[in-house]
Amino acid sequence: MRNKKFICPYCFTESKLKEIEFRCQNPSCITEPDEKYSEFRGIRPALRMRHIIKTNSTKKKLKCDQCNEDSTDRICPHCHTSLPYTIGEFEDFTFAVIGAKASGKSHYIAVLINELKKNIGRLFKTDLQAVDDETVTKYKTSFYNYIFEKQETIPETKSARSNRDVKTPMVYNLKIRGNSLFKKDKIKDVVTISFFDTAGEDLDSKNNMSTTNKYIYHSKGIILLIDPLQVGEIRNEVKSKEIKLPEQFTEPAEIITRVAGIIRENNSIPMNKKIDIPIAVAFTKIDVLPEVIDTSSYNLFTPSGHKGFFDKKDADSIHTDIELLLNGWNGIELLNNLQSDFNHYGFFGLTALGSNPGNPGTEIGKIPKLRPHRVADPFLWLLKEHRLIKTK
Ligand SMILES: Nc1nc2c(ncn2[C@@H]2O[C@H](COP(=O)(O)OP(=O)(O)O)[C@@H](O)[C@H]2O)c(=O)[nH]1
Ligand SMILES: [Mg+2]
Ligand SMILES: [Zn+2]
Ligand SMILES: [Zn+2]
Repeated sequence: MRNKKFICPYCFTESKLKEIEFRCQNPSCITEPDEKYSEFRGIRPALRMRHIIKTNSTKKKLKCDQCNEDSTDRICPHCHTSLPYTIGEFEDFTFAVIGAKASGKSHYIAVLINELKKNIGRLFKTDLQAVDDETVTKYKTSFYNYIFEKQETIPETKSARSNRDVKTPMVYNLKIRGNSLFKKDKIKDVVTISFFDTAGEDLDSKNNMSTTNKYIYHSKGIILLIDPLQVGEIRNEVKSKEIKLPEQFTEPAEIITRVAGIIRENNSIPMNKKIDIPIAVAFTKIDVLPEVIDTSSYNLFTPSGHKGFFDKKDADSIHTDIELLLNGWNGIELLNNLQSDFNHYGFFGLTALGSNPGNPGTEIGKIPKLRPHRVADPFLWLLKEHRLIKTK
């Protein structure tokens, strides 16, 4: 237990449980400048915060060496952020959502969290609960309000290097309930999940200490989002149609290579071995595909089959659909890169919004018709890969 390690869900640094520090909770105790906390959040000069108590044990409660009051506020020794109360008890999970700029990450995270709280929670007997107040506020003001209240698109995410606000992830506990032999509806597993809204240009393999890179190589699963409107072949086909095209950024095949490079380098995985982290490769914005393909021959546009269990047949049919599309779109390089670097990968197709904002005739920034489709599929696949949900 003493040497057991954990990964901080905020800064993604690995530490030992016994290295956890405590922050005094007594409002009348002394304060001191907190360099680590302020540095992580980019606050200058350093904020004065309550006294920090160091320990060398895995206790959950500690007496303050200044005021003698008990504290239960355990903090990460690296970024000094308060840790979830479950830290060290269950496995910590970071699922990394990555993709090129404008591939749809922010909108995806916004809709996925809502989906997990509502439909998935009901179907799979799970509860998604924010771990801290900052997560609640951030989700509401930077994500939920735009899409679900105002029906507007979310403003562009700034790079984590230039904007410290995006450096702190939103952290949730996902409680998975189920029936055991003796008890109905008991909590079977709790996983801590961090959602970190990265900017695609942060994927730089040379910057090993960056939060974005730690987020990737310490993750237990990756959701790689690919914008079909950034695939050369599709762009050419839709050019004639009345569809607003985003700028073209990094090629998806190139992103896979970079991600694999970051993981290999930091987890010391030799080139002759494949990476074990499962990677879900998902095409976003499939609401635009009816313009370029005959939708009736694809299962992609039927409702998701994962209802209370992971439906393997449904997942296989989507995997095949995407493979077929990739072949048509000259996606050989992407397929090759995936196969040569990853042991476990799956293909998915989804749309967070269900309609294309900014098409001629719609008001700028407005979502014409909000209709999320198959948004949770890649996430459920990752849960299934870790045997956290049932498969049929
Ligand atoms: N058609 C369509 N467009 C989307 C969807 N999700 C996002 N977009 C568009 O893609 C743009 C970039 O999305 P965003 O989530 O900001 O990308 P990020 O840079 O990866 O975070 C948005 O402004 C939307 O106009 C979707 O589900 N369908
Ligand atoms: Mg973004
Ligand atoms: Zn104290
Ligand atoms: Zn930390």
